[in-house]
Amino acid sequence: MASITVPHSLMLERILSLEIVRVTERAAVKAARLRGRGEEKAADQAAVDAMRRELNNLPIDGTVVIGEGELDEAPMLFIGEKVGAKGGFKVDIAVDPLEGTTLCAKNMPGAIATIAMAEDGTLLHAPDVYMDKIAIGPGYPKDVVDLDAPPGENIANLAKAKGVKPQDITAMLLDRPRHADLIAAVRKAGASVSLISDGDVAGVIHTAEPDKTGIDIYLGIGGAPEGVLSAAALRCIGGQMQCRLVLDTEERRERAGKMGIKDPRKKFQIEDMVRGDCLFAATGVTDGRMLDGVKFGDGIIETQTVVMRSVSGTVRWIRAEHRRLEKF
Ligand code: VTB
Repeated sequence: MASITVPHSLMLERILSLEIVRVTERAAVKAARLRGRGEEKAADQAAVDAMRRELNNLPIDGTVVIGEGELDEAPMLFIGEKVGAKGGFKVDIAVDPLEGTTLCAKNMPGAIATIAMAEDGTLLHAPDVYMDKIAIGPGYPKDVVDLDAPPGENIANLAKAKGVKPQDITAMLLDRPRHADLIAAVRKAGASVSLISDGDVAGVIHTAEPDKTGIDIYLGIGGAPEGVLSAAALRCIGGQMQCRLVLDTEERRERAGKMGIKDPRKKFQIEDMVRGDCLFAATGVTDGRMLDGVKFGDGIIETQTVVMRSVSGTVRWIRAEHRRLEKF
């Protein structure tokens, strides 16, 4: 009989790509129980606890590099925390157990539970500051858009590369006063603007499938941790992303320096944020454009998860029916 030729590390990584689905599913269900209750912190804590419990069951020797914050501000899943059943595969982990706490608290569309995992030492250690982002989907020439180019130029170049008019391009942005000029410039260039109140991990992912989502480009300033998570997703499904940390105070530059960021003005590409193969998963908490939220039925809980693997480029959409509800 022919022997198995898949290397041990790859085999483990394949197994993990399905195991991490359990991690985001459990976090999503716990958070979803608190949907619409106006309790951001409680929902976040429930998701964090569930995610940590599940991570500790995995055959990994994991380090949280993007988490709930520094040790003194986050009791669990803090940056630097070790998770996993030890003695396993050494991995870096980026988590956002409840991306869109406000969306969950208000029961609005788009809250997700999300995680990315990669070989140790390959994920950017980003401080919890803002990050300026630009992202587009796959199939375009490299650098067709540029973080430092005027928005009008980016829209024109993207439209040209897509073979459409600027009027056929839709840009997604967080609805924030800080984006007023950017929104005006994008509209002036002829493009349409789709605003979200929160949740730019999903926002960036939308660009990967413009035919389905209607979103061609993601622009603007959001969280740096969310930036690394979305870079992991784009590394799996394809696309381009450029980002820069907003290090506008000495204190922020110092924090970034301590985390290994040498050049505070560096323009990060996907490969700088996720330097090797990675896994990414997200489960819907509330219904969204990308994922359905958790459904609580009679004796059944339903979840929907997307899980991606960069080695193969596989994207799996997993709809699960959970029946042993005592675990949830
Ligand atoms: C950003 C964005 C996130 O919160 O961090 C945003 O990346 C916070 O922005 O996806 P403000 O400080 O302007 O509110 C999210 O939308 C959700 O955590």
